[in-house]
Parts: sequence; structure tokens; C-alpha cells
Amino acid sequence: MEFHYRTCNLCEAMCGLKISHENHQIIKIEGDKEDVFSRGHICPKAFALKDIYEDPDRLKFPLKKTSEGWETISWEEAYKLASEKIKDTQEKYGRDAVGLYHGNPTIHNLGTNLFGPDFFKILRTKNFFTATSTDQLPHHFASWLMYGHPMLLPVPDIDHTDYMLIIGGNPLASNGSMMSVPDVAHRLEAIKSREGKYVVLDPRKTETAKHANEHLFIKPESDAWFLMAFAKEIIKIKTDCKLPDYVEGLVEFSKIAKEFDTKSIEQITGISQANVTRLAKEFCDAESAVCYGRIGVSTQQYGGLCLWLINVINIISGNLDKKGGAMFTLPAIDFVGPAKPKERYDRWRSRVSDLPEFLGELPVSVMAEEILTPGEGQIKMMITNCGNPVLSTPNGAQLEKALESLDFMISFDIYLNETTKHADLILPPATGVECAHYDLTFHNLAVRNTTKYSPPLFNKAEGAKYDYEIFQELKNVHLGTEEAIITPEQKLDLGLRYGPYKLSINPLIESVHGIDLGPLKPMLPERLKQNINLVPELFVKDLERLKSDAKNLMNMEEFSLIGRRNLRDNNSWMHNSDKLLKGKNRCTVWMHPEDAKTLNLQDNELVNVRSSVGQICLEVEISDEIMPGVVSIPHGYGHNRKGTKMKIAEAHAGVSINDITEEKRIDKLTGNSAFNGVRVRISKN
Ligand SMILES: Nc1nc2c(c(=O)[nH]1)N[C@H]1C(S)=C(S)[C@@H](COP(=O)(O)OP(=O)(O)OC[C@H]3O[C@@H](n4cnc5c(=O)[nH]c(N)nc54)[C@H](O)[C@@H]3O)O[C@H]1N2
Ligand SMILES: Nc1nc2c(c(=O)[nH]1)N[C@H]1C(S)=C(S)[C@@H](COP(=O)(O)OP(=O)(O)OC[C@H]3O[C@@H](n4cnc5c(=O)[nH]c(N)nc54)[C@H](O)[C@@H]3O)O[C@H]1N2
Ligand code: SF4
Ligand SMILES: [Mo]
Repeated sequence: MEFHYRTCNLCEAMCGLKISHENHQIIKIEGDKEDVFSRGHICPKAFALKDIYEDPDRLKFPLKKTSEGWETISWEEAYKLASEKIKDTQEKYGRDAVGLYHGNPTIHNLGTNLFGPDFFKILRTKNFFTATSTDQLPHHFASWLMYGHPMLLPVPDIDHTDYMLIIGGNPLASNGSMMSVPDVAHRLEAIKSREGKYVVLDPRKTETAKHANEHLFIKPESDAWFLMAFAKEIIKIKTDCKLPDYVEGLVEFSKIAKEFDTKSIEQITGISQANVTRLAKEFCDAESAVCYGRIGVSTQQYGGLCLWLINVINIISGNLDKKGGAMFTLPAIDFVGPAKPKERYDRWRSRVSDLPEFLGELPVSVMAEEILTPGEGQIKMMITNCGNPVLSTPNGAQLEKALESLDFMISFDIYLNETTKHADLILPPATGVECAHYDLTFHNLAVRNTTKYSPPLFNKAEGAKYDYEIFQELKNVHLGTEEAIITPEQKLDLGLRYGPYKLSINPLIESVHGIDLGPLKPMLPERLKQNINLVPELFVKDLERLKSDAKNLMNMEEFSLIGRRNLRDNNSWMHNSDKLLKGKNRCTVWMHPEDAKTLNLQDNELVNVRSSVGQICLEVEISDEIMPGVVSIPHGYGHNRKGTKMKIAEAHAGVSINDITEEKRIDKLTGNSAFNGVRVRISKN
């Protein structure tokens, strides 16, 4: 028996794993107790790394669609075909006729992360979409406007805080996001043990909420109102507040907050003024405190405003850049430090809906209409990379039709799934334990500065390719060049040498449990790209929209739909694992007992859930853990489409919530998809 140590690449938590193996077989996967960051933590998804490695449905060689079905072709043929189709399309219809979509595992795969961009940027298309605009885009937007760089993202100093206010995040199920925090349950428990407190605001009494000192139900999409009322209270308490001279706009913000009428706060949010006042006092009285928001506050119509106000609250309460507050990281490979401030917003707009780009991307909500609407600049060919937008983007059913109408489609993916089945060519790289791993992104978001490199455990299948090989070889074919293929390790070595700790790859290779670089440290003002701006004009102006929408928020005639993550799911793509799927059906709609009574529904009864774009049918689960008037459905299911090759997933198909989420429903400021709060009607099947 041999042991292999690596970091799990499946979610943001970066858990260290100890894998026992023999004769190319994984015997056991356990948490690595010596890992400098995760201290032995592991979740059930890590065991599925074995399933992914062994999965007979996983693709390893290029597939071409023919009239007789899928045909395996050589890599050389595949590169030639891909390049020819890209060239033909761009010559005939212009550069923007090729659209790109990058999904979530892009940033969890070292080779794709490091070498994908070098290939994709030569296509120079403006039709560039990613899962970011279904997710954390408002976080980047606020950081860019307030600190001068989209990746200057403050992270809760969870290990030292005395008070944590969690709004719309469920780290006990998600294992933390925009906050890499393995073993989050113990870290949250430790806040309580040191006589601190953590409070959760969520329309559902989540796993995290159940362990919190306090949970309050909040109506979906009303968070910006709560946050403004909360900020007002902080200003009242901190009358003599003195902020460092690199913070600008306190007087202006105070005036805006005072003038913002929050009289109806309870009707709008479901939280009383007395509770807002009390929570704000507790927050200010704590030695250190931090406000943290995630999917609940970012994938909604006021995502930008929420993230702005969360940052403002941490700043004006004196908790930014302070031990136990919201702090910046200093990763061993640092792409923020040397970056220069630059324009990143509204440099071009989408053709059909005239929506601005941000960070070079257009909101994914407009991807289908850019494919379906004829005219100059129409997308004729799509390339998807590590993404399953048919299940993960709003109004997936419309996107499905759009993908079917394309002239050609290429997918870089390891499965034949709901999205890639529409492709004409699939290029599958090696994945998981076959690959080297380094978390370029998540060390930048971690609650402690650490660094770790993991080598591959097993060889990839004979004739298979790594993602870094695919992107470089394809680039050579496309450009007619013969550049030598470089490895991720060579690139990492450079990044580490230029990084703040002047490391190199060798010490990392030797340190199989990672290298600890210490707790987060105060880093301002040096780390900023500009003085902190408390009142960016774009946010201030957007408050008018918030105010004029107040009536809609109070109207709860129809049900307000929210999502739900389960520890054993990972978006849409890990459903081909028996271990993760066994047990009770998880793809159900949760409803409060009072609402079920009104509709005369029994537990487990089939119901139709209908929105303005579609209808799905699934079982109702009656639970007082959800707020009355709100219903919840997990995303990532809907494996009932024909033509996929994921045997286990197909047997646990479920339905896709994104067949009823609305692509027109976005945060008008940032362009982010607004999944939370979609209005739905429910009836017996
Ligand atoms: N209603 C609703 N919708 C949501 C959300 C929600 O909360 N509610 N959440 C949103 C969020 S936060 C996100 S991040 C998105 C995710 O959106 P996507 O990234 O589009 O969806 P995933 O399900 O993560 O799909 C990942 C794809 O990558 C492939 N893949 C996995 N590993 C590899 C690999 O090593 N190499 C390659 N080339 N491919 C690989 C999988 O087969 C799959 O096709 O979904 C969003 N959609
Ligand atoms: N097990 C598992 N882990 C995952 C994933 C997964 O699919 N499964 N996905 C990964 C990805 S891609 C991401 S981005 C992260 C997400 O990480 P989290 O944001 O922690 O994940 P969620 O569980 O979706 O938590 C969002 C919470 O917001 C609440 N909510 C919904 N609408 C509102 C609202 O309007 N206001 C407020 N205040 N709350 C609201 C929901 O009830 C839910 O509890 O998780 C990552 N980790
Ligand atoms: S919490 Fe995330 S990183 Fe840790 S074992 Fe689970 S999936 Fe892997
Ligand atoms: Mo995400």
C-alpha cells in the first residue's frame, strides 16, 4: 500500500487528502490530518474522486458527431477540425461569431486555468461568457469600484472574529465560497467557544443557521434594504467614527444612509427595526466583527448593491483590514499585487439587449439571444469549456434550443451531458487524480495564507491528454506555430519566484502537506489600487432602482423561489457517482406547512411549479425550515434529456430549476443572473 497526499479540487475549501492506493487502485480516501490548512477535514464528495477516476462514462478521447452517432477520432484530426471551423466561422461572419462559455471547473483545474486563456484570447471574440455572471460577479464589481481591483476581495478572518454576520451563505453545505475555509463547522463553533457569536440571515433555516447563535428569516432579495438599515444604525452608534485617510466618502455615505427611508423595513425584509438596531449594536460592541454574504446576496436583482453595502459595513464599523474582521490575503502566487488599475466596465455592449461587459465578459443571460437573434455579429459557433450552461444558466430550455441552432459547437469536457450533447466535437482532458493541482484562485480567497502543490497520483489513460497539452497543441495548430509545450509546474515556478514569498516549485513538491504562510495580516493601504471609495457613483445611482422596486418586494402573492445546495451535490456534474446519489430523492421543492395547507398539499405529492418561462413537475417536501411564501429547489438536476451518457445521473434525473428561472431577470447594474426570488405559481399535478 502506498500513500499519496493531494488537495481536493472539487470545491473551494482546498482540503488535504490522504489517498491509500495499490496497483493503480484507490483503496481509501481520508482527510490529511497533517495538511497545514485543512487539518484533516474532508467531505463526502472527496470519495467521489475515485468514482470520477474509474467512471466508465468519462470521456478520454476526442469525439466527433456524425450522422451515425459519435465517432472517436485522433487528437490531430480533432485539432484540425476545431481550428478549421473557428477560422471558417470567423472569416465568414466576423470574430464575434464564435462565442465562448467557461464554467466553474475552469478555475479548479490547474492546466485549464493556466493555459486556457492563452488559447481563447487569440479568438478575440467579444461574445465571452462565464459562470461568474451566474455567481460572484457582484463581489468583483464592488471590489473593483471600491478598492481598484476585482480580485481585492476581503475574506472573513473567521479564526479570530468575535462576531460573524452571514447573509445568504450556507457554508455547512457549500464548504464556503469566496472564503476558502475547510472544516468550517469547527471554525464557526470556535467563535461560540470564545464567547463570540454568529448570526445567519436566510429565507431558510439552513444547516449553518441551525448551529448559529441566532437565525432570522429574511425575505428573498430584500437584503440591500436590511444592509442599508444596518449601516444607518452603525453610523448612529459610531458618531465619532474616524477612518484612515485612505478611506473617502464617509460624509457622503452618512448623508445617503440618513436620507434613505427604511420605515417599512419589517414589511420589506421580514426583520423588525428593533432587531436591526440590536444586531447593529452587537456588531459594533464586538471586539472584532465581520459581515459576509454569498450566493443569497449576489445572485439576485440587487447583488451589486448588497456587496457594496457589505463592504461599507465592514469599513465604517472599523473592521476592514483588522484581525477578526474582513481581511485581504497575500497568496504565494499573487496576480493582484503587480496589477495596474484599468477600465473594466462597459467597454462594449451586448448586441441584442445592449448590456455592458464587465471584466471582458457579457452576462450569460444574453448568451441564448445572441445565438438566436439573426443579424451582424450573431453567434454561429459556440465553444464551451468546463461548463454545463443548459443546467446552470437561467432559462436553460431556451439555451438548449439555441445550441441546437448553431453551425458548429466544440466542448472541452469530460462528460457527454446536457450541454456537450449539442456539440459537434468534444475534447476531453484528463482530470482529478490524474492531474497536478494548485489552487491559483482559492489561495487568494483563503482564511489563512498557505500554499500547496499536488502532483498527479496516477498516469492518465494511454493516448489521453492533459488540458495544458490540448490548449497548447491546439494553439500551435491554429496559428501554424511549433512552440514547445510547457508544463504547469514551469509556469507555477515562475509565479512562485516572482511572488511575495520568493518561493519556487521544489520546496512545494517536497512539502506534501503544504506550507503555512501564517494568518492573514493587515495590508492597507499598500495593497489597494486606489483610495477606498465608500460612494461609487454607480452604486449610489442604483439605489433609486432599489427604492422604486420596494412594492414588488412587499408583494408576496406568488411564491418566491430560491435555490438549495446539498453537501453531496456539486452543481450539475457530480451526479454520476452512486456514493453521492444514493438515499432519498433530493430534487424536491420545499414548502412551509402553512402554504402546503392553503394549497391542500401532502408531503411528497407531485406539484407543478410554473414561472413566466416554463414549468417543472417534482415532489413537494413540507418543512418549517423554509420561510412562508418562499419555496426552494436545488440546481444541477434535470438529467432527463435524451442523448447524454451518464448512466447513474440519468437514473436520478430530477428536474432542472433553470427550466423555470428567467434569463431576463438580472441585476441591472452588474448583469448577474437573479436566480433568487423568481415568482412562481404552484399547483397539484
Ligand atoms: N438556479 C441556480 N442556478 C445556478 C446556481 C444556483 O445557485 N441556482 N449556481 C450557479 C453557480 S454558483 C455556478 S458556479 C454555476 C456552475 O455552472 P457550470 O460551470 O456551467 O456548471 P457545472 O455543473 O459546474 O458544470 C461543470 C462542467 O465541467 C465539466 N468538467 C468537470 N471537470 C472537468 C475537467 O476537469 N475538465 C473539463 N474540461 N471539464 C470538466 C463537467 O462535466 C460539466 O460539464 O451554476 C450556476 N447556476
Ligand atoms: N455541496 C456543494 N458545495 C458547493 C456547491 C454545490 O453545488 N454543492 N457549489 C459551489 C459553488 S459553485 C458555489 S458558488 C458555492 C456557493 O456557496 P453558498 O453561497 O454558501 O451556497 P448556498 O448553499 O447556495 O447558500 C446560499 C444561501 O442563500 C440563501 N438565499 C437564497 N436567496 C436569498 C436571498 O435573497 N437573501 C438571503 N439573505 N439569502 C438567500 C439560500 O437559502 C442559501 O442558504 O458553493 C460551492 N460549494
Ligand atoms: S469540502 Fe470541498 S475540498 Fe473539501 S473534501 Fe469536500 S469537496 Fe473536497
Ligand atoms: Mo459558483
